[in-house]
Amino acid sequence: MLTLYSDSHRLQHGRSELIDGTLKPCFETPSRADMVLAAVRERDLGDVIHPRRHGLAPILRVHDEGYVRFLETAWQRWTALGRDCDALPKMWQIRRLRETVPEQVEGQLCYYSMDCGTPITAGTWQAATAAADAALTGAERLIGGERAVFALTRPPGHHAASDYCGGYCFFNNAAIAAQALRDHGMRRVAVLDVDYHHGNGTQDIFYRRSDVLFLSIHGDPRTEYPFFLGHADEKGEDEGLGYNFNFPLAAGSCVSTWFFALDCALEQIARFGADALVVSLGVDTFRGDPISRFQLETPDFTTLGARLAGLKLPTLFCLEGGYAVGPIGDNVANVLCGFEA
Ligand code: SP5
Ligand code: ZN
Repeated sequence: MLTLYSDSHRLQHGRSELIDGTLKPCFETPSRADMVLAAVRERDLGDVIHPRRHGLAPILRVHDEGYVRFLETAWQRWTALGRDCDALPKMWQIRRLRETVPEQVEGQLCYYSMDCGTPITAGTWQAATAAADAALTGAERLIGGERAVFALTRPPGHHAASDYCGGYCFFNNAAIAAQALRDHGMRRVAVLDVDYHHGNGTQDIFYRRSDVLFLSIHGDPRTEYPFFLGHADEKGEDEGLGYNFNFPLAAGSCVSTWFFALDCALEQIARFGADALVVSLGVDTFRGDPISRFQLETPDFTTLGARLAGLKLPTLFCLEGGYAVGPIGDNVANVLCGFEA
């Protein structure tokens, strides 16, 4: 399987996130991608190639122009205020506050952020565009006839909606790729999100559409981040009604419960008649993950890959979460090798 990787991910290196009431070192670190790349090489998965640049047009198919321009200019405008620390928001446009885009960077940071865990740094723009390019190059390869491709995307993407960042995500790599697949001839695309956290951004982007099926297996938002989306009764709206499936599982759920939900999701994908599959591949479902509460063990990821291969669809994997840095490489490589076996 081909891997798409760019060193530019290193340019996203946030210092801290707000967690349990204190600023802690970011869980989403460059070392995550280094470990995944090392495992891909060690396991001889296949060629590792550099993504091709696609420019902003395919990103703007999914993201709001005001948001994209904000991300592009935020760091420069933030440092112009005399600051030399990462940019983090300090409030949110919550109920009954006006939905007006503020004029300056400080207010815009609040307007365009979902949480206080997603710092904008000097290299955020470059890293996020390179990740989108990896996903887009992957989509291009699928269109070209490749069976499966791994986009080693960092920063991740599935919490980012059309017009906000959050959950360590800036551009929704998987959604951008799914849209590119649609734009280049794939009639029906399924996006399956197996990250521990609900893919709120991806759900939101495709919620009113029937050409992109979205399914997510995740920690129940009644107790787990991102809390405000990912409930079982969210089934899509308008045209999209019946094309959104959430499988929220109680924190602490066992491996067999997780695989039962996976089987239900796979059945829906088969029934939908997808032409291509995009997998939002988070491995924070691992038992040892420091911020999540499922119980998958390293060999279970091989089983996951094998089950996905059973769909027999052109498949693009986009990396999402996974914060147990030591085992992240083996966990991701197991999915990819399990798929190819
Ligand atoms: C891509 C992705 O996986 N993003 C996840 C973002 C989660 N951010 C908030 C996590 C809060 C977890 N709280 C657990 C505290 C453990 N002491
Ligand atoms: Zn996650």
